[in-house]
Amino acid sequence: MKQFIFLLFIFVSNVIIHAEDGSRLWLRYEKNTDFLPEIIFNGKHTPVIETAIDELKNYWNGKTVEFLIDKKQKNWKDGFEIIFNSEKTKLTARSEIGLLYGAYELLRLQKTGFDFMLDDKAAGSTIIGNFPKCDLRILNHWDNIDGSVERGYAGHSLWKWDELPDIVSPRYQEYARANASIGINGTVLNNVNANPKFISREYLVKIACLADIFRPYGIKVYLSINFSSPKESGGLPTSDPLNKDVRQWWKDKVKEIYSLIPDFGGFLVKANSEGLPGPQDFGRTHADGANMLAEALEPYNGIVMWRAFVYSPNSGDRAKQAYEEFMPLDGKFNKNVIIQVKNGPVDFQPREPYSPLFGAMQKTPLMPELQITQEYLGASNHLVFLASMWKEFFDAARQTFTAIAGVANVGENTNWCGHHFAQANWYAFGRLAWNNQLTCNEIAEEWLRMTFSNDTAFINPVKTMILASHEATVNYMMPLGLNCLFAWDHHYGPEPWCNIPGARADWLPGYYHQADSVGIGFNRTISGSNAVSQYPYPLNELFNNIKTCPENLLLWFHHASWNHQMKSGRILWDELCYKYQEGVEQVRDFQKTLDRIENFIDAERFSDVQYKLKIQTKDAVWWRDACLLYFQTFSNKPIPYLLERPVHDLEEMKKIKLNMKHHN
Ligand code: GCV
Repeated sequence: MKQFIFLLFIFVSNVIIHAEDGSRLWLRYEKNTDFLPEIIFNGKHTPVIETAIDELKNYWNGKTVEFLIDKKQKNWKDGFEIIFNSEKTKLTARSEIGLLYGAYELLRLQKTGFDFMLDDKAAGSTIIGNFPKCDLRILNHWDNIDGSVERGYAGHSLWKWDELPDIVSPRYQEYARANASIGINGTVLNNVNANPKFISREYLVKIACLADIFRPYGIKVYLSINFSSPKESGGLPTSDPLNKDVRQWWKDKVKEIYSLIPDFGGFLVKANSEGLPGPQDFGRTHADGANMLAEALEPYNGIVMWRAFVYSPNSGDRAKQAYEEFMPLDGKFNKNVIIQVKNGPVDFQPREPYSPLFGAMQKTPLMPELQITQEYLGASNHLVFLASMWKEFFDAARQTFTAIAGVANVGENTNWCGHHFAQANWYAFGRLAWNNQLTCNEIAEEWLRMTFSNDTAFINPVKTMILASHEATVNYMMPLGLNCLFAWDHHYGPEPWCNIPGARADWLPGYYHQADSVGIGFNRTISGSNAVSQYPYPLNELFNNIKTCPENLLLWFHHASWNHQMKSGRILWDELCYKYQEGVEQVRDFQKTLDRIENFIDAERFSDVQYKLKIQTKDAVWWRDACLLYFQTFSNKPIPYLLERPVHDLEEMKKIKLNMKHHN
C-alpha cells in the first residue's frame, strides 16, 4: 500500500504533486531538461563558482545570468546584488561565495513565485540586494564517535566514521548544499562533550575528506575539542594551559590539522561544565584556557568558540552563574576568541528571558547558541516553529553579532530531521543567522512555498498554524515562565514531581518551580536570588516588580501566590489552568488545519505529519494533566469548572517511564 501511495500521482488544482519522503528538503527544484540557461563568468572558475554555475544551469528557468565580482564592495560581505531585466540577469558579489548565495536566491525567488518583471515594466529593471548581518553562521553537531547523537531525534549521525574516507555517502554533499542554500558557512562536526580521539590523525583524515566535500559549498569545518587532550591522547602528564609543553602540544596539533585542512575554522570548547575538564582543574581561568588555544590557531586565522554554559550545584541560582563567571573576564580574551552563550541563562527551555551576558560583555565578542534540535520541545514528535522563539531572543538581546551557532537537528533519517516540519527550523536558523531582521512570517511563508506549495489556500492556514506553534507548546508544557519540569532521564515528558535521592538539586524540577502551599515560581527579585540585577535598567526594575514583570516570564522571576491577580482578571492558579488548556486546544486545532489542507500536499508527508500531530495532542493532554494535578496538590484549588477535566490520574502518570527510543 505504501509503495502504491509512493508511486501515485495526484492531480490537484492543475498541479501535479508526486508523493515524496521529505528527503529533498526545501530544494524541490525541477531540473531543466530541454534548455540550459547561459551562465557567463569571465573570472577564475573555482569550485565554488562551479557549484553556482551548475545550480543555475540545472534549475534556473530564466534567460542568461552574468556573474560579476566587485571586490570594492567591502560591506557587502558574503552578500550580492541582482539586477534583473528582460534581457539578462546580472549577479554581482564581492566574492565567489556571494555568487553562490546569489544563485540560491535566484532559485528561491523563482520557486516562491516572485514576479521578476514587477519593477521591470516601470523602471527597466528589478534590483535586489541581500547582505548578511552576521559573518559566521555555524551548525553545531552533538554527534558522537559511536554514531549516536546527543539530543538527536532524527536517527544516527550523518557522519559514518567507520566508512570514511573510503566510502563517501552522497548525503554529505546534499547536506552541504542544503546549508549553503540558506547561508550557513560553518559546521562543528562533533559533540561539545568531545572525545579526544576526534583530533587524532586517524580521524583528521576522515574529517579532511568531509571538508573537501563541503568546500565547494563555502562551508568550513570546525571541531569540538576535549580540554584534557594533551594528557588523554598526547601522553603529557598534565593539560594545564600555562604549561609550556601543553602549549606546544596544541601548537603542533593545530599545525597538523591545517596541513590536512588548510581552511579549518577552529575549535569549539565546553570546559569546566557538567563534569568536563577545563582550565579551572589547574587553578586557571576560562581566559587562560581559551587564550592558549587561540594562540595556537591565530597564525592560521582560526578561532576559538568558548562556551559560557557553566554552572555548579554550590554556587547559588543557576541562572546567575554564567554571568558571574564570565563578566570578570571581559576584555581578557585574545581577539580570535568568541564566547558562545546559550540564548537563555539556564538551558534552552521552551521560554527563557535572554541571557544577561548579552549586552553586558562589552569588550569580548559573544555569539548566541540556539538549539535547533528540540531537546526540550517535544523532540521530533512535536510541530514547533522555533523562529518565533529565536526572534524573541534577537529582539530582546538587541545586539549585533558577528557569529551565531545552532545545535543541529539533522540525522540519517530520510527526511533529515525526524519531522517534516522540523526542517523549517533548520531553514529558519540559516535565514535568521544571515539576517535576524527577517520576520517569522517571511521565513515561514518562504519555507512553505519552497517545501510544499505556492497556493495561498494552503499557505495561509498552515502559516497561521506554524506561527502559533511555539506559543502553543509553551502553553501546554510550561506557561507563565515555568521551566525545567522535565523527566530526569529524558527531556521529553513531564515530571514536575521528580525527586531522585542524592541527585544534584539544580537537576531537579523542584529547584525551578518551587511550588508550595503559598504559590509557585523562583524568586529572582532583589528579595530573592537577585538575578534581576544582572539585567540593565530599566529591564531590571521591570522584571523585579511583580506588577510590571511580563506575565510570560512571571514565574521565572517571582514566587507568586496562587491568588495573585493576573491581567485577565483571574487568579494565578486559574490562569495556569487556562493556559494549559489553551495549549491543548491549539494543538487540536492544528490537527483540524492539517486535515483541511490534505489535498494540497502529497499523501506521504501528509500522513506522516498527521500521525505526529496525534502524538503531540496526546502529549499535550499528558503535560496538562501531569502539571495541573501535581501543582494542585500545593494550590488545593479546583480546576476551573468551565475547563475540561483531567483524563489521567496523577499516581498513574508518576509511574510512566519512557523509553526515549520510541520517541525518535
Ligand atoms: C551537550 C544540556 C543538555 C546536554 C548538553 C548540554 C550542553 O545539559 O541536556 O545534553 O550536552 O546542555 O549544552 O553542553
